[in-house]
Amino acid sequence: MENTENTPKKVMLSGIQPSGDLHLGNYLGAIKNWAERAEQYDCFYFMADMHTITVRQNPADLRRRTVEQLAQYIACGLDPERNTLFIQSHVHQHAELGWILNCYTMFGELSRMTQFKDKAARHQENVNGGLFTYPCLMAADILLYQPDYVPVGEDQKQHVELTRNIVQRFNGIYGEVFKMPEPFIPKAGARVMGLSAPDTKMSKSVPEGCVFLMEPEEDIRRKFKRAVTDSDTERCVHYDPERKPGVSNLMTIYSAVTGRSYDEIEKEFEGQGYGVFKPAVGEAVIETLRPIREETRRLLKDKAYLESVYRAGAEKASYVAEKTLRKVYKKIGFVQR
Ligand code: ATP
Ligand code: LTN
Repeated sequence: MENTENTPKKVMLSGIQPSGDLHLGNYLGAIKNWAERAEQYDCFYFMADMHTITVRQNPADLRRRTVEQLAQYIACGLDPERNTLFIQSHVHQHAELGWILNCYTMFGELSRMTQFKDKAARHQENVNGGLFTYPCLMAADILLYQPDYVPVGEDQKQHVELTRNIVQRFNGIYGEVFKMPEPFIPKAGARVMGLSAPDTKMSKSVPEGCVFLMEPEEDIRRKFKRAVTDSDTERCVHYDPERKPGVSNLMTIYSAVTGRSYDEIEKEFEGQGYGVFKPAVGEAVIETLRPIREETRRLLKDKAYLESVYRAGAEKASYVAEKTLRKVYKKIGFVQR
């Protein structure tokens, strides 16, 4: 007889900030990998709304985007029956463990975080304490669920590494409280570059080079046609991120959405210029996004269903999170109620 009790599934956890509309970078770097592994793992995915307020947000937009993001998670293939989908601020344990981990993270460590340095430079009028200590809240998000893997894009690796340092420090003092998590970075799509500037990652802050999941098809087509390629004389479709960053980025995108290898792509476009290649990538992306877009629209009409998903998600997440938090409180020396 199958004994599932003795072989618990490994746990995966990740989150995305609902601070903007989801884009192709988020999809290929993170969500696609989540959906593909829903069967093998016990999965927790959340809307990281508490993280968004490190930068000023419009309240109505934040509320709308949080629910839209949930609809998009489901439309991307995250079945709420198989994955725990929840809103971070619904599970109070995140803030509580976040405070504790603040006290086990060093000023020097936080000062080295690239995302802090970038965001502090971009929002000089609002370099607040939350922006600085944000990785401690992210560590709490992760450690509450004792995950084996944290599927993220390349840019989040540093935060997961910091989480690992916190685990080592905390467990070194109190024993095996937290499980050591590992970042899980995809092979193709870990760092999708902007279409208008292939030397920086695709980001919602540069909309002309960013393909949003809910964007009209004509706009996506136009962005791919205008994608910056290279000025070399060869003009052949060949993977060389150093010398041909634009074309290589398009190849990465094409590879991620079609499953074809770089060799296969080079053969497919042999003897053809960028004028054929760029629109082909655009069409492949449009085909991939179409069902996601349609399903998101359908789900957004059913607010009661979305509400039932995030309510059930919060309940399940709280149950798991509370177990870890109790253990931490006890180890630290807080008096039990
Ligand atoms: P911004 O656009 O302001 O840089 P963001 O889109 O990166 O923000 P996040 O919430 O920081 O939004 O990212 C969510 C997830 O998507 C993370 O796992 C991140 O690593 C991944 N991700 C974001 N941008 C890319 C990208 N260009 N390529 C691959 N993965 C990405
Ligand atoms: N910091 C991440 C979002 C995020 C996250 C997490 C990712 C918040 N908490 C926990 C993985 C695990 C970002 O800015 N992309």
